[in-house]
Amino acid sequence: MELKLIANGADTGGGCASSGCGSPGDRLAHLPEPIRARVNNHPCFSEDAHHHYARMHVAVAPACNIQCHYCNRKYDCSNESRPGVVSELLTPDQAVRKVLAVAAAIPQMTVLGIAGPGDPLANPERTLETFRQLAAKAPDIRLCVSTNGLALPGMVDALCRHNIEHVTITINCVDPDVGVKIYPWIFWNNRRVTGRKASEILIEQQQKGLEQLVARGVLVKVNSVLIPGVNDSHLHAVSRVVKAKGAFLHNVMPLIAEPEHGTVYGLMGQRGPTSEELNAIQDACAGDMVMMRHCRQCRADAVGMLGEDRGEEFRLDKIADREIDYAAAMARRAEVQAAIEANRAAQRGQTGEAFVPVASLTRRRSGGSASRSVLMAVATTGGGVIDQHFGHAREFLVFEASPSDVRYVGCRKVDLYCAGGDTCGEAESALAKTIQALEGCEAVLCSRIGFEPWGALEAAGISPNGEHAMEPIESAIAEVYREMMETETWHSRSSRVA
Ligand code: CLF
Ligand code: SF4
Repeated sequence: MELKLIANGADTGGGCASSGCGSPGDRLAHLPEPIRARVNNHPCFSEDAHHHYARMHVAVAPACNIQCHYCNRKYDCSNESRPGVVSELLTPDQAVRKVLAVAAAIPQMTVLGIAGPGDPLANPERTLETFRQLAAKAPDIRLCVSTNGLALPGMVDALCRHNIEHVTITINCVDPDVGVKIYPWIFWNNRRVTGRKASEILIEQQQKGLEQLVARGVLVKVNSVLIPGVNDSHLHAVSRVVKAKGAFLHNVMPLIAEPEHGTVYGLMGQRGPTSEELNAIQDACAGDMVMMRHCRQCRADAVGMLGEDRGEEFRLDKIADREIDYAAAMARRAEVQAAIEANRAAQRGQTGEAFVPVASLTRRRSGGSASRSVLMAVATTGGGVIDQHFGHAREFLVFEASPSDVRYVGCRKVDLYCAGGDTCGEAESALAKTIQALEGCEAVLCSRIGFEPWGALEAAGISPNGEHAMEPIESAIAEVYREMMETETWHSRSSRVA
């Protein structure tokens, strides 16, 4: 069996291995060219793209037309954001100004999304005006929107007229009996509708909107909030239904419910899922649907790569005096993005070389006995390479290596271990939390690591590894996995001989 390097999410699609097209490391190769072109630089619709490209959101949509039990209107929409955060609300003009400023400063920012702080389609004028201006002024930026779906069917024409090619619908259920436990009411035809009827209408609108978008060739991602005991056993059915209707990608996100957020779930003590529960549901749904596993539940005014938030740098007061020559910026953006693509192609070449021999080496040298899977965590700032100091990581990407593949399985957020200055007193507890967050991982790959965390990780049974700095992530993991399996095989043979 050859070792395939597989990323989850849209990149695995309909089975690259069987299509035989493209280089082994080219994970979008199975997609038809027009679709491939649309996801190649969208950091949410392609797991691989999120290592290289950034997105930004503008918070132009304050109102919402439904109530979810995991939402408190003081904060951003939790259907596409981490709960408990508040964004800087902008007018469409202010939003456009901000987008141009960010696009000029961050040339790898390829996608502008509107995801709140309420529901973008419950604020149609503000949302569409922002899109209209951007389509005219910044035609090189992809436009993306996220919605609860209630107003979607009436908006599909308008979205298509504004060149929106990527839409996210949050669908937590396809059964109103599950819906009543999530949605207390919706605002529909100028009145409030409650109970089962509210969920019936919402579900019908979501499904109708999904069908209409797919019929128009729009790529639809479905978000589902995993609520243990409420919709966990139901999400498989959601996946089946939305896949059958042509959704491109399914993103199962964990419920985050804390009493201090003031939400119904937070106050009633509804718990969120553990990472094991989340992974199990994602795996169960993956049989029916291509899964997104790299979501960071970003804020309604997020700016930057998915794992980072540079929003503070671009607050209105900070960009007020900035003169932006967007024609010049666009030329520079094209240059930088071409360099990124050249870099990706080069990485695919390197990955391709590591791709074939690893499994065969493992098999040949171990006599075929290496068969278990290993979780490994990686510190990276993006670019698809291992380039971050262990102590500077705010998150670790977790991959599962097995004899058949290396696949991305999720992201673990951590407190900054090494903040510099006078924070060393806090470092110890941050390190302990980081080690806890890495539970289940057997190795951590980073560019560098200090003596103290090295010892603490080893004591916790996690091997620190700084030998693959600046190497492509997946080929480095394949190499570490091969070494681990060889060592295990050697030990087991030695003990048999002894
Ligand atoms: Fe924004 Fe959403 Fe578009 Fe991406 S986010 S509107 S599809 S551009 Fe992405 Fe952020 Fe997850 Fe959303 S990581 S919360 S999936
Ligand atoms: Fe809150 Fe979003 Fe639900 Fe509206 S759709 S209630 S903003 S989580």
